[in-house]
Amino acid sequence: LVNKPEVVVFSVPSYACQRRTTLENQNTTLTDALSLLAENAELSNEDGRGVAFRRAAAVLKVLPSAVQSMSQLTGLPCLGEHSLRVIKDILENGASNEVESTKKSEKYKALKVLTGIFGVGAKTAARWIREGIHNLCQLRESGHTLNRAQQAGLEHYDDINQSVTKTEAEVIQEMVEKAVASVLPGAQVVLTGGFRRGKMSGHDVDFLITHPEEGREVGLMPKVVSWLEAQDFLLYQKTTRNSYLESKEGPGRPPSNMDRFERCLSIFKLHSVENQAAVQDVTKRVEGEQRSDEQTRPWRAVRVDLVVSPFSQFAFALLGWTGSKLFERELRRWAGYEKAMCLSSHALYDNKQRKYLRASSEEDIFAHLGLEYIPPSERNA
Ligand code: 8DG
Ligand code: MN
Ligand code: MN
Repeated sequence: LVNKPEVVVFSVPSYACQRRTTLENQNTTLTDALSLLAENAELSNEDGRGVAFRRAAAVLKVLPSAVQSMSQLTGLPCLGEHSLRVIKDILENGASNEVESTKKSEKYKALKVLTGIFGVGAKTAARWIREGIHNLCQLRESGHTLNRAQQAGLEHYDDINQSVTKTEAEVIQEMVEKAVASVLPGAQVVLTGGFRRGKMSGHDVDFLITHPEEGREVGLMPKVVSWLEAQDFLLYQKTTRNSYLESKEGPGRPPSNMDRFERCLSIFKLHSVENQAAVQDVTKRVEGEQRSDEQTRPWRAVRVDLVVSPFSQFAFALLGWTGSKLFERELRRWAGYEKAMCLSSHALYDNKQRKYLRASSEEDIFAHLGLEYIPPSERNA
């Protein structure tokens, strides 16, 4: 009798919104490689390829153990020829040539550096690279006129490219809660984005603000911003007003994916408790004479996104701003292809019944979509 080695064959549903993706990942080598290719595609304005790599990585994220051989992947969804080739290279040779050469390529490095500037997207970066601009030094010397966001992005480049900790997010949350309570008592502030999904760090901090009495939230953002500015808490902000009602949406005109909430993209000045102690401690200041201003100044810049939603749309906004981005995309794809519905951060429209479906919680929305409820901590696709 010959004992066959046991090969675990995995089975995974095709849409990420049907799966429970925690932050635990048994296949980080593979998913890091695929995510890098996804990022490179996105930075090169090849969104289709980017999504394909993101979907492949997301499938590997839910596998209960590390992949040992290609045969285990038989029948798994979303693993295209290209992704399978990358996985095979890594399983067989420990690394993928394509991934390693992408990492080292001048174009990828330049795209990373330039899009690291807040306010600079893939298109702008590509234009600059065509002009021979590959780094911040060359950008500064080029004499390009930068918009206000990009100027702030360049000024706070190092801070913004350093990830935000959970502790820092909590301090920012207190600042935002204080601001909101001061200008509109009874308004609610919810931490969304990656931190709501349980991540310990992020590239920014996201908040959703609402008031249980519909209409009270109107005009809230400028007041919150003024309060924050008066406290010297803001280094940059750009507020966009709500344009949902004046948009061409409404019954028969299903909502688009881009949401139209009143929002504020900002850079906060965060006085860190540790830094403050260091600055007040004269001994440390003397010892730290070699340190640059950057390290001894008592604050750091942190990217913060604020969104205001009317109470009636709150569940949709909360679901839409919790992410992950792939999870959101998959929810909308599921709604459209499987349910003939249109989901946005404002509403859910049923094309067959020709009506909007109400929801007062995220659970309601999953139920309308015929999906099992997935809590935020399991939306890390
Ligand atoms: P990170 O910051 O820790 O890196 O991760 P994240 O919190 O998941 O990413 P994010 O870029 O801050 O995005 C958080 C959520 O916000 C994500 O689900 C997508 C959503 N979001 C935007 N912009 C827009 C937008 O314009 N409309 C809608 N509906 N959602 C948006 O980031
Ligand atoms: Mn975020
Ligand atoms: Mn954000």
